[in-house]
Amino acid sequence: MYGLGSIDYLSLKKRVRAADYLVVAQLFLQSNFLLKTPLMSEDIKSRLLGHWGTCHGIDVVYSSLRQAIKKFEFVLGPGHGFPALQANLFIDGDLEKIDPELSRNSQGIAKLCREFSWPGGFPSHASPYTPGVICEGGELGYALGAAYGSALGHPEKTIAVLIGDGEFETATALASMNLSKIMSSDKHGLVIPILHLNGYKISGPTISGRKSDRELSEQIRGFGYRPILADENNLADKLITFSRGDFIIFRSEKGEGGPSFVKGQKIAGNYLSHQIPLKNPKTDPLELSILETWLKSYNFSELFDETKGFTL
Ligand SMILES: Cc1ncc(C[n+]2csc(CCOP(=O)(O)OP(=O)(O)O)c2C)c(N)n1
Repeated sequence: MYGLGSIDYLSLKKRVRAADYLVVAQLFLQSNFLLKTPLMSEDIKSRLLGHWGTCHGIDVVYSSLRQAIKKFEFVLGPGHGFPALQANLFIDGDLEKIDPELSRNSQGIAKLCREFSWPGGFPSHASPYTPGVICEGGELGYALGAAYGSALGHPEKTIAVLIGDGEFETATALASMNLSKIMSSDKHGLVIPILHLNGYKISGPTISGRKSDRELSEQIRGFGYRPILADENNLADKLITFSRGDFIIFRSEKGEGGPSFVKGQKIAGNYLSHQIPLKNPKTDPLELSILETWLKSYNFSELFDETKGFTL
């Protein structure tokens, strides 16, 4: 049994809201990061390049791990979810340890957002410049193998690994499932595999997303694991009771918290949320107002104070 004790889901959800807000701000904003004035066209980046759909789920997983596990390494399979990883590292103060300009204040938020996916700034994907990253995730498939590699001969380690359900269709990810057989001894670190079942990849549904819970669980069981079904309301508890050989299937809605429909097209809960769900908020007043409503929905001023910092 690993974990700290009972989970405070209220504070967990606040942290997820803060991280989600920072993701959206990184993707879209070049100024007015705290929304002190109405959002204007000039606040929007001139080039939008990043991925939204996977980020809320990553924020839930990372925040749940922070509540449930004392010390862990984190391997992110879908490296395009970088803004979520970056937001969580920022909130925890891991970024300010390597760059004082990324301190947890309004200037730090400005740098985090302005320089995301920007020439000379941060890349759009996880990279070796990011503290703790051992798997870049631009080419999908290597997360589980990287996690087991890091655990090899390190019984003191706990390594959580998030595998995308699109990534789970790669030969590499599926072959890595066999590693549980040779990594089951406590001479090695504990690997916590988490399949991110958000149902969609770039341009359509995933195969795992179209399976029943039973069919998917049988597949996982066939590799020698015990499948554990989870969602955002119980993931942290499942992590507390996690034991070697468990495999978490974490269901989330792709793009949750973002726009549901834009111009008649279903965005959240669909592959259309995978990248940037609003194409022209700089030039389209309707999209600008959808973005402002989206940002305001997180009520970030309740979670971050310019003098006190995060109040999570
Ligand atoms: C080996 C490989 N094939 C294809 C791609 C192109 N690609 C980038 S993101 C993506 C979808 C990923 O879906 P998933 O793993 O489910 O991640 P999430 O839905 O969480 O974004 C694909 C196919 C890639 N990066 N690597």
